[in-house]
Amino acid sequence: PVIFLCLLLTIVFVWRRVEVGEDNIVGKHIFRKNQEEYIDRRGVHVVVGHYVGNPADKVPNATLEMINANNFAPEPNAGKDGFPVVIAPKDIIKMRQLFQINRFNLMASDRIPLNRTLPDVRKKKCKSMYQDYKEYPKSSVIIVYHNEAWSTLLRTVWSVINRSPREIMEEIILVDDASERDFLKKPLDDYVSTLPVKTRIIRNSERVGLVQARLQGARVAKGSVLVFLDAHCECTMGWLESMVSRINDDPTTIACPVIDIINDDTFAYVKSFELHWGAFNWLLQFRWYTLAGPALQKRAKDNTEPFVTPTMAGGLFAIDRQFFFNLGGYDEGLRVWGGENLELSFRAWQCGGRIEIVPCSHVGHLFRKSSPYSFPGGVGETLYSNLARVALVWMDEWGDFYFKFNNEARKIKNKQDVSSRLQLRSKLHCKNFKWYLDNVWPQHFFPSRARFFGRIRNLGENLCLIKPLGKETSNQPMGIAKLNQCLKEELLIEMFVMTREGFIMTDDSVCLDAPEKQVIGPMKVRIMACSGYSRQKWKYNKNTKQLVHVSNKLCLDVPSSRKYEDGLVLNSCNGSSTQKWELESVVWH
Ligand code: LR7
Ligand code: MN
Repeated sequence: PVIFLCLLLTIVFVWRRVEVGEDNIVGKHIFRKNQEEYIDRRGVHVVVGHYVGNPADKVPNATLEMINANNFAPEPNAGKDGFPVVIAPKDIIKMRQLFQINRFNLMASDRIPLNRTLPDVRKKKCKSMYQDYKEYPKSSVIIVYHNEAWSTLLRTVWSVINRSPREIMEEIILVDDASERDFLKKPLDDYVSTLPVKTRIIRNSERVGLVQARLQGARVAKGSVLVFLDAHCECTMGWLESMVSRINDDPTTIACPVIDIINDDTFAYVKSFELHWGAFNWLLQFRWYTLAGPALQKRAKDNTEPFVTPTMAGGLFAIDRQFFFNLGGYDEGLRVWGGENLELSFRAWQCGGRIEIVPCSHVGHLFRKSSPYSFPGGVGETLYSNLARVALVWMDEWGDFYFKFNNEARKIKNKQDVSSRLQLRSKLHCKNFKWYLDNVWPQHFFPSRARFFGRIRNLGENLCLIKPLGKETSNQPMGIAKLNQCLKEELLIEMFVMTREGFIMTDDSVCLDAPEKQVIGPMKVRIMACSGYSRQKWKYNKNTKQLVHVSNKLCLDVPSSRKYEDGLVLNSCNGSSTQKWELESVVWH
């Protein structure tokens, strides 16, 4: 019966799959929709692919007039139910021209009504939960923006109005961070005055950055819950009650929605994986990881239960207003963009709060591949000084680790005055970063005093293990374990951590991995997402210098072909020099 069911599911799956990919040639322009759209196994509507014009086409720069114009011209059915917008081949050049303005498909966005419908992507059970929402505290929804498009900004606003219970909506607060667009001035004032939910606009004549802008909103907010959103989001049914319910239970919880994807080309609404949680890598870049192991098993009982996350993405969350200010609001030394999500996450956890992802809350965010606006002071300078502040205030010796390997941040760290934030840390009696790593993120891949950290050198070949850069994506880093020249400089690409449990891990949560049982043919060793399973457990023998795979007792070795592109292998332990490895510690703190 199981096989039959699988077969049936496959048939249903294939049958419901509609291929809409096609190539059109219009004159000399190739228009490739290159897009596939289907209902997946979970019944969720998925759209993949992008509009690809002919790369050879000359696309003129967007004119100033185009930049300042509001060309919102809705077509009643465009983007309905979160479906993708289809652009006709004749419009492709214009589409690409408009794309430059906001780094998303403005033409598509401008065709979608502000109150478009979206699928209800929640788990069924979510729909009957939160029946007592009328008892919850009221929210002020704060949306900050710099030069946002009319259609994305107001679709965000309308999705809040249409899908939040009026009883728990205090107000919407728009904070304009010195936008230059004409249509965001008087026309927006006039429009906002007609909305059915009280909406106010705070304006800045100088660029203050997103942290200051959010603080301005928070200071005037009347609701006892603050809900922050980016200016290009779309909320779905139940998004607000499910988050506020957690804050109602425990006002020291920061609640985050599951962040779905609004495709930057087609504006399709794509449900994303519910079991992602947020952390960061050695460069302090925010990263999603997947729930696994015991945490996942615990959820099997009830997958609508909120789960903890070490950090949040930053843009979309709900927080008790009192708690937010008691915790120190935001670090006002953070400029323009970046780092504030880690800063608030560390502070929340270390100073007595917690962060959770609420699976019944789904909000779409328009993800872009690049940023459309200027960074006064320079992108690098801004981002690195923000991250330097985070490291200096919250990360203790892991801050030293960050600065050791990040020259840019190290150069500007002394320019930062973080004394008031250090005072806050001691005033709030916050725990240290070791506590955070041990308790909030026990699966982390950072070095610690109880772990080996450094190079892994093969003595036979005098080459070092490196983290493969090849076929990896941000979601699924994996590849073949390779050797390379041992570098004179200490670079992260050659740095590994070996834990007490025997996991050999490196940045972005990837681990040295090999099959558990002997197979026919070469036993290939890979670098794969860390799983915590025994196939990733190793034992280092200091005397023989062998790295032994714990479950099959074979030794890490160089392939007999000596072709390092093929990666490493496991062989029976035979004392050969290619099976000897030196674990060379590097001081990181
Ligand atoms: O100077 C500025 N002033 C602003 O008002 C720069 C930006 N902004 C506004 C901007 O218009 C937008 O509404 O701030 C908001 C965030 O800027 P985005 O949309 O350019 O940022 P992002 O979505 O690329 O970046 C993510 O990281 C940021 C780091 O500072 C913020 O935390 C964003 O809120 C955050 N977005 C999300 O978390 C959405 C989900 C992304 C993921 C994962
Ligand atoms: Mn954003």
